[in-house]
Amino acid sequence: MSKYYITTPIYYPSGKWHLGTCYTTVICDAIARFKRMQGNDVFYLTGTDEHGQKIEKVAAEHNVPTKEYIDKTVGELKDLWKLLDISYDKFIRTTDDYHEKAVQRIFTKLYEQGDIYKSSYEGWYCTPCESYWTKSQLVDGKCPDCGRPVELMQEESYFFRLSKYQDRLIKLIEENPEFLQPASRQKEMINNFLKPGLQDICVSRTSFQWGVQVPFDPKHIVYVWIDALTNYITALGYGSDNDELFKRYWPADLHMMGKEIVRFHSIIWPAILMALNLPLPKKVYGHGWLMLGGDKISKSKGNIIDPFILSERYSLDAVRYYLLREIPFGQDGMYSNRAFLTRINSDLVNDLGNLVSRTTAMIEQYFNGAIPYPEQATEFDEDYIGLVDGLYSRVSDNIDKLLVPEAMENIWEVIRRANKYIDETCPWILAKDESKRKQLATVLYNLAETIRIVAVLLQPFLTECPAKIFKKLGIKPALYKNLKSAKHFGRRIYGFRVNKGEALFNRLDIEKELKELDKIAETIHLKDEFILQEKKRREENLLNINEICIEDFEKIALKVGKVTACEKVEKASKLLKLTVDLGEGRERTIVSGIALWYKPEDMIGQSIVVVSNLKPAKLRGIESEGMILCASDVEGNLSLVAPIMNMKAGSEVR
Ligand code: ME8
Repeated sequence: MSKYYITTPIYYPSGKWHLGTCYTTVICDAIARFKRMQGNDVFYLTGTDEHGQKIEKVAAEHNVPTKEYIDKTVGELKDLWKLLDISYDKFIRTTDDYHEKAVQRIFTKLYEQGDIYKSSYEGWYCTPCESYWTKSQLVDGKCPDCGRPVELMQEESYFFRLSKYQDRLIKLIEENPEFLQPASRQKEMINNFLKPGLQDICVSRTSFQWGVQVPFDPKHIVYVWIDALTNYITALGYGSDNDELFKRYWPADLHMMGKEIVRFHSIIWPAILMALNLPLPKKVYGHGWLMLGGDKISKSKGNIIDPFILSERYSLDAVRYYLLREIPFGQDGMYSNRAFLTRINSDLVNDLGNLVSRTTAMIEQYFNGAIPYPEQATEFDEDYIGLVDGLYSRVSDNIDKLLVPEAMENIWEVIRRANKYIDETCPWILAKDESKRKQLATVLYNLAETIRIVAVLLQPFLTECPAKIFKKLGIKPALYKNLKSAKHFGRRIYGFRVNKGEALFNRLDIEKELKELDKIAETIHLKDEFILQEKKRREENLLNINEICIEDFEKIALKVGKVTACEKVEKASKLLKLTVDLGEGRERTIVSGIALWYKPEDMIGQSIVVVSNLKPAKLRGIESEGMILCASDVEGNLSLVAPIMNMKAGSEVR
């Protein structure tokens, strides 16, 4: 048994989570599960990178204390990892007390031994933005963010002697090609950063407070990347009283990350470790990006591909499968709804789903549901079994090389081959001839055994369907937790009773689903617009809150209404047309912009509060006689306002 320490980067909890966010974590999860199921002692670390000016600013925009804002987004990230079945062993937050203390110890140690020194930083400073810029970053000599004048300023700062490690870093990358992968990233680091010459880096800031204080000079905050990178060792207890995990797992076997942060992981991080005199990680891998229409999916653009929505609609396994399979590893991959849905239909429904349902149906039909004993081979068996028998080693070789989509392809090659084997052997023809019964038994055993091997090997990748497959085969998953049980073809699974049951995956009407996903995306987009408007309105309202007197208020006639009918307004995604009883002996029509939150069928029978003396107005050609009251917030939530008790239509609200 070997130890295997694998890490994702720690995530900035600065906004909404999207499918791109899930990429690193799902890939690492599959690798971690694979290694664990081979019997290794795995430690899988992920977490959040919570300090720095950027986060402080985002929280301020939401008008909440920084920690409160972060706690909420970190909670949402943990929900996402739960949804995606991420099997991390530890979740570190850089605001955790033990981490902050360890960062301070590391900073002090590096300072005391001379790897960190105090000097002065010179740059062009924009006071309103509290930011330094280099001369080349300025636009027309002004701040590139706000366009205001900047001044040349000097500030005392701490610096890390990165330059001292330049030669060792070049040697590390050049002489140890396994350290930085894929290989293209080696040239990039050597040619763009190391060969031109490394400068010492500024590792403290005084322009904001949200971070770890330099213990011996508290007006300085530790640079967020120093704070963040050290998470990989502080999470194991380095710099604390208990470093048992550190001794057991360090060095990391794999640091996985997106390509944009390879520089920090393959230059700054090893240099810090060299300065601390610690062993270096065995491998740093920079994967490509999940793209959307030519751009990296990001927090600002990513909401339209919401992993929660995709997995709720199409299953968790569909989302994990897509992420693990579709994007050539190490390169960028383009996301499209069509490619996602097509993968489900072709690979999960057609290839895997069909194989399982055809095989179990035939075992039910021809052998009364019991997996038969293989008695007499067919002419196709040798070639076929040869392919299935080597599957474990092909998949595990590819996982060792971090070729995850290739490992998935190995499994699907066997699934497709098994479907072809059915077509070659034609069990339905064998079944008509009593003298072929032994061959029929062998064919169906071979298929069931293939499905078992496939299910065993799928366990690290898809976390729901392998258990369903085991159930359909009537075999106990507990026997097959170790992947090595997939090593050899020919286990004694005969006699187990299969159960075809429902389909593993449902076939999708792709064109219909594309329309549905477009509709969902439009709703999300409109909600985002709503949030922006709400924020703006609040900012404006805060400035003009006018007192009114009771006489002003009495001019407004608020009444309880009962909704008797409701429908969507055509071509207006935000609007519902309601028929409302206000106890007047006639019903009114009211058009309201609540369609993003309420479906027409939910509205019928609802009590609502209506401004009943509002002058009628035409909305999309419909005369609206009144306005419905709602509560809303800047998070994009909206709720109808209604009396707590059941009140008659027409009751006054005052
Ligand atoms: O960089 N496709 O955090 P982060 C693929 N806090 N991967 C993507 C992606 C996309 N569209 N969008 C994001 C940070 N990612 C730092 C790390 S580590 C000491 C500090 C990946 O929240 C991204 O490449 O911006 C990275 O691996 C991870 O999400 C976290 O990114």
